[in-house]
Amino acid sequence: MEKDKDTKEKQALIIKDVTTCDATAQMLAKAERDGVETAFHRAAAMKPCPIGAESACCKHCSMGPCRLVTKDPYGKVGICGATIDTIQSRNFARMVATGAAAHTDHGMNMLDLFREVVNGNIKDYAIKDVFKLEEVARSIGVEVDGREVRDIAVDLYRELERTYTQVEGEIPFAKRAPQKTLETWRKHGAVPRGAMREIMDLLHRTHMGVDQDFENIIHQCSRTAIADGWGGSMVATELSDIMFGTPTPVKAEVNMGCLKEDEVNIIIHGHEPNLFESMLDSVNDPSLIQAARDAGAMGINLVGMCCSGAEMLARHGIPHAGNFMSTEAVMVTGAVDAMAVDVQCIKQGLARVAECYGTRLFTTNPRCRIEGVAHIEFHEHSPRECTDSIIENAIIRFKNRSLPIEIPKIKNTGIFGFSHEYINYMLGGTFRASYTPLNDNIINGRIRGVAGVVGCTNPRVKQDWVHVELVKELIRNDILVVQTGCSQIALAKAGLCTPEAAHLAGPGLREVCETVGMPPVLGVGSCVDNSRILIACAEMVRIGGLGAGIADLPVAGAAPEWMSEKAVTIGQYFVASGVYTVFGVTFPIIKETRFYRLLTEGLEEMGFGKWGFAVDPHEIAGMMIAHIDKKRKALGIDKARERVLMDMADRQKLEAV
Ligand code: XCC
Ligand code: SF4
Repeated sequence: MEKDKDTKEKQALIIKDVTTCDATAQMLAKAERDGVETAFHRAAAMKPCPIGAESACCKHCSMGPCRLVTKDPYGKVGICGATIDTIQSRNFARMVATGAAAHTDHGMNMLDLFREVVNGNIKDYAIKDVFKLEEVARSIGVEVDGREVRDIAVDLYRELERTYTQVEGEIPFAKRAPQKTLETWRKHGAVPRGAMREIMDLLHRTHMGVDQDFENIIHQCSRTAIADGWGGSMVATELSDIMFGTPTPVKAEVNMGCLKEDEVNIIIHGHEPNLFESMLDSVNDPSLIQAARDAGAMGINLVGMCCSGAEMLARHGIPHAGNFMSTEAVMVTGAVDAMAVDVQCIKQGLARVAECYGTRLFTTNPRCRIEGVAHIEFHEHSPRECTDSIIENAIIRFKNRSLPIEIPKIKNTGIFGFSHEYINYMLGGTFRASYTPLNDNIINGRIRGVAGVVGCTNPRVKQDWVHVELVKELIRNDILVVQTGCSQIALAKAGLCTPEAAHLAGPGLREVCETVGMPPVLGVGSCVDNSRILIACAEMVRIGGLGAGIADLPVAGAAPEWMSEKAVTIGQYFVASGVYTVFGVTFPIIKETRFYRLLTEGLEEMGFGKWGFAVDPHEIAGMMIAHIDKKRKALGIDKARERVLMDMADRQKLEAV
């Protein structure tokens, strides 16, 4: 563990300024003692490029790269004549295309697995949730009644394949969008044909000298993003539920205290649940458990991180060690015997930290290798070969542990796994499962609106702080919060994913939470599971009383600590679906441009949602609440809320007597 030579020259890291996660802070302090560098240290030492930060440069051809002036965006054009609006919209488009590619490729892997399961070529996985299979099939017009499961599955496979490969027409899940929302998409040419086609089309447009009308580019951005949200991601979620089970509320533990000093600790980090599901089989294999015991361990401890962790947390209650900005820090404990990763959000920096602490780090997916890191490829036809081998390696590391171990003694409990099906059931009860009670409570004003708070953590802002402050402010204002990805782990660590957290909610939301016994913050899974939020929105519209399209609903979204291109795609599909979506940190855009105006106002005028940008959590909350109130007013339900608040005040007065 030699000190990096240039550590001294680098700007010192002030730990309390970069994270509010106590476990991560403890490990950062240890990392410094050990002379180990993390992304937090690199972020402190490296300023973001000011031109890129405002998206004022283009490198799409070698006449450039061209750099425009952020202070005077219309003062100059690129060598080809491209304006600031063209350059910004093309840069934005490439983020949307990349994010959509990441999610849809993940979804397509789930589709491959499903096909092989249905055809009987893969035996290690199965159709676990027949009810969900039938529901999904029915939702897109596949005949279900009186048919064999396999026949339904074959037809469903054929339909869902179109999500990716179809070259004309509309993707199957477009049917699930409310009619008015679909009409807005049709009007602006935003209904996806197939995800592959839309991503290709969008990338084509961003080539030098193709689409140079920023509004036209944005419509294709919407189309591509919808091919993710209502396409690639939705297929990933639905097929994962069908094959691995639909989440229902489960109590689980989060934070680094989930690691156990006397057990073999294995972390799975990434995005695709197939690896993790097989891992779950492997850790329950008696011969491997025996091997761990023979090595002196009390057992094998399987823990998740980031999105595949969030998915396993929701689906099976597997403990979760932390979000994106904690993946290096967790290895600083010295307690992680093996970490296996698949795709997305895997920092290359993990390799160096793993080396420092002797953690066995493995890549498993052909798409994601890291120089110098051992690769054990995961094959769905023989999944256990990979996952058993990871455990064997972890056991060897356990036996040879030589460095002192320091596990932060911090563990938080929460309830997770609120699939949209379960929200239905929870609010409506067994015999009348429906979103009616949710809509009723929104109409009568107990619940002011619903907010999706999602996305990453980012070392450019204080880890978890923006998520937690924002969510607290929202629930205090009677807004029910649904969460995915790394954001929900921030809230789980802050203790807000428990029914007891209802006391932090405003009086109306608190009453609903206490009646149902649910937390005011509902974790629904990984980032592809944002599609669950889309379905929930569509259901709210279908039940009635809250308008004809998603754009009419009193809802809003935020990714206050975002960092990945996938987050931008998610933002764009929420906006395209009608949701006001606010992004924090910083956004590569210049305020004084027509492109900015299009994102923050123009899209809404066309019937979509719109973007908002702000850094401060309280400012973000204010923007979301104002939007929700605007929608309530347009629906004519703002008066009901005033009455409810009076009722509450009266009652509190009575209670005080
Ligand atoms: Fe990655 Fe999905 Fe972002 Fe977390 S929230 S940092 S994308 S792991 Ni998806
Ligand atoms: Fe410059 Fe135009 Fe080439 Fe971009 S495409 S680098 S703006 S010349």
